Amino acid sequence: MDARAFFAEHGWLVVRDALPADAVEALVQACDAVCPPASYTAAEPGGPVVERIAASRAHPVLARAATDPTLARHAAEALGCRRVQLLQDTLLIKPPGAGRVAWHQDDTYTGFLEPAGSVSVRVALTDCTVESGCLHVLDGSHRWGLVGPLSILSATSVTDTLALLDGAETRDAYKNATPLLLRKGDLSVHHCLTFHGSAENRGTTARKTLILRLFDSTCTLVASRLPSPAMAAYFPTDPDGHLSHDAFPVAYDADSQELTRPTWVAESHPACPEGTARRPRGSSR
Ligand SMILES: O=C(O)CCC(=O)C(=O)O
Repeated sequence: MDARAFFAEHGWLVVRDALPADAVEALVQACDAVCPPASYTAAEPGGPVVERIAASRAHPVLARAATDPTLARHAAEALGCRRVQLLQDTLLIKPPGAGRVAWHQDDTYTGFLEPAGSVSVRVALTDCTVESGCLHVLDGSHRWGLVGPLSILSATSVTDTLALLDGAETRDAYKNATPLLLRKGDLSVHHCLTFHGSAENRGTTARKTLILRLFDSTCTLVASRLPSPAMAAYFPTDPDGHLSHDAFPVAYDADSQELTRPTWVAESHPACPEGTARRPRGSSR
C-alpha cells in the first residue's frame, strides 16, 4: 500500500530515516541551542512539557527545516495535494517526568481552515518509546469528524475531547491506541482530525520532537471562526481566501520543486535561548 492510501485509511503514517544523520544532528544542536537542556532537566513527576512555538524564528537551521521540501513532501503525499504551506512550527520537549498531552484533534485549534486539510509532520530528534511518552494515535479517527467545539487562538491548555464521546465509544477507542515508536531521524505524520495524545515520560532522558504543521494550499480561511475580526490581519489571504504565501510560506510544490538534500546541514548554530514556553501540567497549546 502506498503512503497516500495508508494515510487515507489510517490518518497517520511513519517514515523511517527521513533525514540524513548529519541533518538530524544539526536539528538536535539547534533544538538544544534554542531550548538548553539545563533549563528543563529538573521536571517534577507530571511536570510541564516544554514547547517552543515558532522556534524557526530563533535559529537558522530550524528556519530552513520549517520549509524543507524533503520534509514537507510527506505532508503533500499524505494529503494527496500538490502544494503545502507552513502554518506553524514547534519544538516539543518532554523531559523525564513530564506529564501527558491530553487526547485531542489538532483541528480543534486550526479549524479556521476549510476543509480540514492540514497535517502535523513530527521529526524525532531522539528515540520516541512508550517509556519516553511517545505519541499515540487512534487509528482511523480522522474519519470521525471534529468532536467538540472549536477553540481557535483562545486555548491555554489542550482539552481531552475524546472524553466527549459516549463512554463506551471512548473505552473502545482507548483500546485501539497505536504508539508511534520512532527512532531518532524517523518522522510521523498525522491528520488534523486524527485523535492523538501522549503519556508521561517515565524514562531518564528527554524526548525531543520538531513539529511542522502544514496545510494544503487549496484550503481557505474562514475568517468568521477567528476570535475577532481584528485577528484576520494575521491571516492575510488572496481574493479567493487562500492564505498568503508571504505569511505562510510554501514548503513543497510538486509542480516546481526539485528535491535535493537539505541545504541547512552543517551550518553554524548560534544559541538563542530566550522565550521558551512551557506547557502547564496536563499540557497546553
Ligand atoms: O508529541 C506530543 O507529545 C504531543 C504532540 C501533539 O499534540 C501534536 O503534535 O499535535
